[in-house]
Amino acid sequence: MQITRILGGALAAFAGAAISAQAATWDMPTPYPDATFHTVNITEFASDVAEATDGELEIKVHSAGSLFKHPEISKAVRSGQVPIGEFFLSLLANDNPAFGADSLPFLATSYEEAERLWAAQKDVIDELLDEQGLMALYAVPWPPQGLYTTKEITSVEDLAGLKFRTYNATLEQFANLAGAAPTQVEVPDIPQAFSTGRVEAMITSPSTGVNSKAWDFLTHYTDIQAWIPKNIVVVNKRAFRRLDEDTRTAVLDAAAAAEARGWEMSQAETAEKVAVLKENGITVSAPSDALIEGLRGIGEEMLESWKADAGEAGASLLNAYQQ
Ligand code: PCA
Repeated sequence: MQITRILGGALAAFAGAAISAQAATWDMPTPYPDATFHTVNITEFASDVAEATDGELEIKVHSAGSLFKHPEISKAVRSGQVPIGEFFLSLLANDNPAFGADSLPFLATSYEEAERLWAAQKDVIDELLDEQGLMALYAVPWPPQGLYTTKEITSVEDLAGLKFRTYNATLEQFANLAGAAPTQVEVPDIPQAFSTGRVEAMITSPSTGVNSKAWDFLTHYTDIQAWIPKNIVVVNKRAFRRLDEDTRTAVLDAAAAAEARGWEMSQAETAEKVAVLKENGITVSAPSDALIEGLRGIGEEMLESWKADAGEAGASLLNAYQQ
C-alpha cells in the first residue's frame, strides 16, 4: 500500500515533468502592427519553431504593444515576465550608447554599411545583453529613414518649429538640433497623433509610412536615407536554458533563418513601399543639396556627442566599423 502510493506519486511526478517538457507556450510581446514586415517575419519564425519542435514550443505573438507597451518590453523579458520579445534596439541607448549606434544620422546609410555596423556592434551588444540576463536571437533593420512632412522641405531651416514625431532619444536630440519640437509617439498611435495635430512631421521608413497610411495626413516624403536602425529579438537566458537541447537548437536555427529573411524583406520593402507612397499621391523627392548638407552637419555634431558618451567601448566599435 505504502509502496504503491510512493510509486504512484513518483509516476505522477514523472508524467508531470514529461508533460511540461513536452509543451511550452511562450508569450512574445512585439511593438509593431501585424502588417509590418518585422511582425510578418516573427510570425514565420514562430511557426518555424513550432514545426521544428513538433509543437513542443509554441511562440504566441502579441503584436502592436498589446501585451506590453513598447518601452516595457525589454524590462518584461529581463525580469522573466515573458521569455521572449522584440523591440527597437536603440531604445536601450540609455543603458549604453553602443545600443544606439544604428540610429546615428549618416553613420550607416546603405544595407552594406548597416551590415558592417551590425557586425561591429554585435559583440559589444551581446556582452551588454548578457549582463542583463538576456540573449540576442536576431536583429533586422528597417529600410533607410526618410522625412515625412505636410509641406516641401528644402533646408534644415524649414524644419524649425515643426511638431516632430520621434521614436527614441537619438531622434529627439536630432529634432532639437534641427529646431523642431519633438514628441515621442509609438507606431500604432501615429495616425491619431497627426490627425489631432499633436505632430506634423516625422522621420521613419517607407514601411512605417505606408503601414500608417501617411497619405491620410501628410503630403511630402523626402528620401534622405539618413540611417538604418534595427529591431532585435531577445530571450531571457534562464527561460532559454530551461528548454531541452533540441528545442534550443530549433530556436537558434529558426532565428538565423529569420535574420537572413528579415534583411532580404527589408531591402525589398524600400523601393516597394516608396512606390506605394507615390501611388497614393504623396510627393516623393530626393533631398536638396542644402538639406543634406544641413542634416549632415547635425549628424556630425551627434556623432561627436555620442563618442563622448560611449567612451572606449564606443571608440572600438567605431574602429571596427570604419576598418
Ligand atoms: N519604423 C519604426 C522604427 C523605425 C521605422 O522605420 C518607427 O517609426 O517607430
